[in-house]
Amino acid sequence: MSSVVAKIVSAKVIVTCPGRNFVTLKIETDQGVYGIGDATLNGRELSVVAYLEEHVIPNLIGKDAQRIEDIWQFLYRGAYWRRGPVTMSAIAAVDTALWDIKGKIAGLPVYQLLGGRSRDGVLVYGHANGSDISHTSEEVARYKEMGYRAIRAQSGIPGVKGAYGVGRGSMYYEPADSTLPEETVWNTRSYLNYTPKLFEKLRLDHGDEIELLHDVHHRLTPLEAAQLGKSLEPYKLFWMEDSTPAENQEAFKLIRQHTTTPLAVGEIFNTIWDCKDLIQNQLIDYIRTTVVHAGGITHLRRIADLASLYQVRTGSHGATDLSPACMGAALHFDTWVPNFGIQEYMRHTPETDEVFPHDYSFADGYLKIGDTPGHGVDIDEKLAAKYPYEPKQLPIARLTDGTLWNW
Ligand code: CS2
Ligand code: MG
Repeated sequence: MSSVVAKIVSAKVIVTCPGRNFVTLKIETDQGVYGIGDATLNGRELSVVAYLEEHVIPNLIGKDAQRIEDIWQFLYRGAYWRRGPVTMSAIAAVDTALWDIKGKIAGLPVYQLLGGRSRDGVLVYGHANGSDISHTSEEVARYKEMGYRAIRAQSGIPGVKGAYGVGRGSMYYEPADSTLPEETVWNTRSYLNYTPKLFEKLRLDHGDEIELLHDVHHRLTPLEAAQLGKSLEPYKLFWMEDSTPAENQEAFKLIRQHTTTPLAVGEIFNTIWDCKDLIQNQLIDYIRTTVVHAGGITHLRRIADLASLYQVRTGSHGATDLSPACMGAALHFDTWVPNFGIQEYMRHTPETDEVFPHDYSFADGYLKIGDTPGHGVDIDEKLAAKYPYEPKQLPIARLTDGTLWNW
């Protein structure tokens, strides 16, 4: 088998809904080697399908799958129109599939291609959420029993309908679960009063060793975020995530001036340009960009390298809407990246795990990857075909007076 050129002979998009929607790109080469990449964009899946099928795939046929960087540049620069979640998810899917192919041709797992192991296992955090403080504390206990060393805690607020991060199930929290967006209510005052009490109780019940995280999900203004960060300082959070929307990167200066609570941001960023100022001005501690939404391993590596200059560490998004193909690629990245911080790990349902056979597994608070060549995740196409696409959207949030707010 020649390891120099592997001509792309076909590429197709597979859409499946084993409990939730996933979009997967499968690229095949003339040597019979194939690779897969995740292209899922929650609630906007079919836009990425169209972008891939109509604009990307016709350009891939005949290209050398080994030229990952050149294909990345071709898809990014060559389109003239740059950035954006649809474009970057499509590029990510191609990039992930090409790293998978390169690994298979080389007979090596992707982390070896990147430079080899920097750690034995990838520290992950799970999601504990409850209807109120004591229920959330019980959930934290349950996650500790499962072996987690880092736990994200979110709590419902009595009297406020549909607080962020509180799912119906406790293992497979799924926010996009209605055809039209579910309406939730947001009350900043109640949230700012309640959240410090939640973490006070969690430290009392669970001690100081366990790492605790919290996601504000873009709900606060910069000043309110500063107030929350300050009020959470006694409870030593691992991070406070997405405390204010970050289109305006400057906003984080204000938060930073007022609190030493570590700041994480970036799950909805698509490129290095979305986080450049945040990183260079040392306004954040963790960058949450991930494989599928930030242009694949090739681009994520560029972001992590910039971040490493400023002691900013990685903390990739890993919610259930990112498929196992994204998780597998992310874990290879995490196993290599020198400035690793943590990896989010929301478990997929058994149906999803069956559609995407994979060689990563959880033990003792860590996810570990196997040595399968490529990224170690496959797709069972026959099984995938049994779960047709179901249109679903994320919820929206309104203030108590009805004003549309950030969900
Ligand atoms: C969340 C996500 O995991 C997280 O940190 O912010 O669950 C997010 O709401 C979803 O990925 C949106 O699709
Ligand atoms: Mg988040």
